Amino acid sequence: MTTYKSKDYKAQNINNDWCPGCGDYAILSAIQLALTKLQIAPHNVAMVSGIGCSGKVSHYVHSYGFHTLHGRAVPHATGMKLANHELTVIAAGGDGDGYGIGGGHFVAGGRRNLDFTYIVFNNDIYALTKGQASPTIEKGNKTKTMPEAAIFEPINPVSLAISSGYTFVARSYSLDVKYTADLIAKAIQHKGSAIVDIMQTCPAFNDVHTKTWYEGLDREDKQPRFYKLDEEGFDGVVKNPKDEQEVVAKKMQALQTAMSFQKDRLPIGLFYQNETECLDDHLAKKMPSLKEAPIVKQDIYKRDLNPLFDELR
Ligand SMILES: Cc1ncc(C[n+]2csc(CCOP(=O)(O)OP(=O)(O)O)c2C)c(N)n1
Ligand SMILES: [Mg+2]
Repeated sequence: MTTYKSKDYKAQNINNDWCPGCGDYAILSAIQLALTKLQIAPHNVAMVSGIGCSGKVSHYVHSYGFHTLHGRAVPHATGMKLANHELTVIAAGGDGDGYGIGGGHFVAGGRRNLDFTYIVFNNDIYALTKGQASPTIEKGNKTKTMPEAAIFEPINPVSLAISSGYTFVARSYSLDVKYTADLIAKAIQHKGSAIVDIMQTCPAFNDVHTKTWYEGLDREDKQPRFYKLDEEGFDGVVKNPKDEQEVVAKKMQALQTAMSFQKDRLPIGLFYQNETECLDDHLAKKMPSLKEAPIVKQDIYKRDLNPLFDELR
């Protein structure tokens, strides 16, 4: 049996043009570490990304890859998974890509509970276009290329994801590669829509939320500005998905934790997980032929499609 090493998930002969010191490198390493941990063969992985610095990630992972349009990683991931449910589908992109222009797709991706993983490189800005405010920038923050401080309230990725129906919702900090890799691995293993929002440092344009700021190196007590939920006894996992009261209670707990954070205490870790029926299970019931093989492996020209259509009626 082949054992895959981290280097097996690194694309060869591709020039990486991220800036030196970019937090994106750490997230790329975390994705590769997670795949190594799970030992998923590169040819069984499909990475799809949007537009932005983060959007280049699909070029750098050795797997199937698709660099799509701005904000459209989720609909492409949906198509990939429906056509070939045997693939591990990972969508990736920036905060502008996912929560701005792709906001509607983000919501639809959650409510369908399709079995895919969405990794958001969240740096509060549109980095590729030189640092304009994104939907996650805090009101009052002004990065070096913004003429004025942000005037709008930020969206909250965790509460938005939970309200949209994602059944695995986690947050991490880019430069903690091991912690991020563990969360990504759990997200991939989760059957259903999974999102990992990653607070990402951008040394070129975000001079407010820097490594120094996140890690509290500017503080007298040198304490990081984030804390790990699991280290404080937080448990976001639904034990009985059929128990509606438990599901609501876990969602409320996650929402409250996501909404009540203070600037100096940002929670990271697994906020919510509910392994319930996902779209793949639902379709397999409707179309038993999918159990034999995914759509891409079926010879639809030779096949009588009427029973399939009957199943869908
Ligand atoms: C339809 C469309 N609108 C605008 C742009 C210009 N554009 C390119 S990248 C980008 C924002 C990227 O920001 P984000 O998604 O946060 O990714 P980052 O670069 O920060 O990783 C924009 C607005 C585009 N390429 N396509
Ligand atoms: Mg961004």
